[in-house]
Amino acid sequence: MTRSLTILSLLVLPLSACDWFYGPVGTSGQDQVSASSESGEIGRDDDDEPITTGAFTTADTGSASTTDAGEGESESGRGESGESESGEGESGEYPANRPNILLIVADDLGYSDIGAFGGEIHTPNLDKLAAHGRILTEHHSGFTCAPTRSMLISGTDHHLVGLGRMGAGTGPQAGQPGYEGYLNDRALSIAELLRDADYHTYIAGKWHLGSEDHQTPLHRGYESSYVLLPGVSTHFNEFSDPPTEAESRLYRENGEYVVPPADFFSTDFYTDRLISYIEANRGDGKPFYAFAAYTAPHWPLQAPEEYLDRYRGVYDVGYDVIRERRLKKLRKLGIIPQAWEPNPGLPAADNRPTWDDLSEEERRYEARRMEIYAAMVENLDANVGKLVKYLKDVGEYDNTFIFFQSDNGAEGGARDRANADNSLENLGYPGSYIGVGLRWAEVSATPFRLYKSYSAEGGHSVPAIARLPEQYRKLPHYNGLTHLTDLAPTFLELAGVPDPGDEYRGRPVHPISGISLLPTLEGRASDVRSETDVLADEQSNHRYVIRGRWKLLWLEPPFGQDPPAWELFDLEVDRGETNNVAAEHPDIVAELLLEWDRYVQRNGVILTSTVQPGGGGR
Ligand SMILES: [Ca+2]
Repeated sequence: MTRSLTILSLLVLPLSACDWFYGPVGTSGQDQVSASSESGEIGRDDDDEPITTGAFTTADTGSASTTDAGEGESESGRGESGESESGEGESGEYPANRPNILLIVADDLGYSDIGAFGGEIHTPNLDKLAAHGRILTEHHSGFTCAPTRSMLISGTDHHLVGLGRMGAGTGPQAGQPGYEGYLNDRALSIAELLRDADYHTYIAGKWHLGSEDHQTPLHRGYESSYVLLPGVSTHFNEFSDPPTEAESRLYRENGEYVVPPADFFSTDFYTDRLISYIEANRGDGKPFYAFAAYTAPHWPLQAPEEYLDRYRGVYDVGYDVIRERRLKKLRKLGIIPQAWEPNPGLPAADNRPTWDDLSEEERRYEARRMEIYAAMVENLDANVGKLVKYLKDVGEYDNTFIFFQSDNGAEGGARDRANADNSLENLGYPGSYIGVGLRWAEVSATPFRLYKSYSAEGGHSVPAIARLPEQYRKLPHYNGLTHLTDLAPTFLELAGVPDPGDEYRGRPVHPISGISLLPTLEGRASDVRSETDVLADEQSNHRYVIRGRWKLLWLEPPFGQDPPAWELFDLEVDRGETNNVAAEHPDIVAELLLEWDRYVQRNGVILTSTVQPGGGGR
């Protein structure tokens, strides 16, 4: 596509990266084009060691005062099976030296929070990953946690596989296919496909795809798993002693309910669990697929004490100054074009004060929110560093494909809990329970409009980094359209596993709709999508359709048009969505509305909006 800056000749990979066979998808991996390098980091540069977290110990004294029973959506109904036979991959059936796959997903991390994407937060390990990999500047995820996770695992639209919305459908969506509220039995699981192809499969972190006995990661192809079942819990063990029934049903390890240890901190613990799973089978000749499904920096904002004061004073300058700094760096890094209008944020209102509207006391509290958020992100980064260091220590880093992304945009909702100890001095510690708030979420989403839950760019454009096996060189940003459903086919291609189509092990399944990123990442193709390929999504009636440079956008009140109408933006010059050009391009609007209708039809989308675009109604 025209926006792509991809140049085939810029890719360099050592041949040893291509030693393994990519399998029946027909790519040998041997036809790399050789090339000149981009400016900057060439070759190995392992000298600057990543920051690591302290070692985790599993002392389990009882603990805690405040409780959190989790607020994930209730899952109703029962999936029919969700289970498949155990793996039967024969030794020798697959080529030797297939790469490991490490998927790292942050939770509610905004587009410009990490250093590699323009943020002031100290994230040396993710920045290093970008320096050994490739930044995807236009990677689209779901609008919220559970739909995103259903697309990551199945490789297709969330309306097909049970998460058409958060939780089970109500009203006209009740009982309808695709609105089960858990991953349904027509969904493929990338973990199942890889396990059946002789991969070890591990997950630690958030699941959010079903809590019942037959809906756990164990039943979806994960050999080892430690998961938070619903969408949220506190990041420490703040359980009652003994835990309440609700508390004791928040986590499962390998299918069984478990209570985290007393010194639990989510991100540190998940990293250690994942490493222990990899370590347990290391050296048996099988590659692994590991999913670090982190729950940071999702509310409540909490971090280990050693991180809490690292950003003292940094955010005292307020929202606009931080936002301007990020914009400057985003431009300098080439992530957004120089001449490009960023979104200015929502206008001031009684419930949306600007920094100038705040008292000194209010500013101190607001700044502290972002200090804790930044602490949480830095801890997340340190855990990424710990994973990478482990892989290097055991000699697996070279042969590991790594993909990092956020699951959706920054969280802008009001998440403070009234019955918590949210005194200034307790923020970030056990007992506190706050979110980052709307204005900082806008900063996190810089340069985009709105944040998590919305179909504007701030809701679903997420930071993303891909690193090929044996890649030690930063490749030019890829600016073409990519989508989270592209990961499943990418992983299959890496593993040499054929796409199963619409049936797997005798079970009808929704086929993968994403497109493998591998040809583009390896320089065998210039783009993932053509100018005529369409991306579309809907959640809570917020909608978008993207085709090439054009984005048709529908936002529900109060953020949509008044009177209600679709908006049209030229993403090539206006990804900040500041200049609605629908009136100037009625032909494009009409074409994209047809694409929208096709999307609704194809994916069984059931809209419940009470507002309709002027005169029409769709
Ligand atoms: Ca999320």
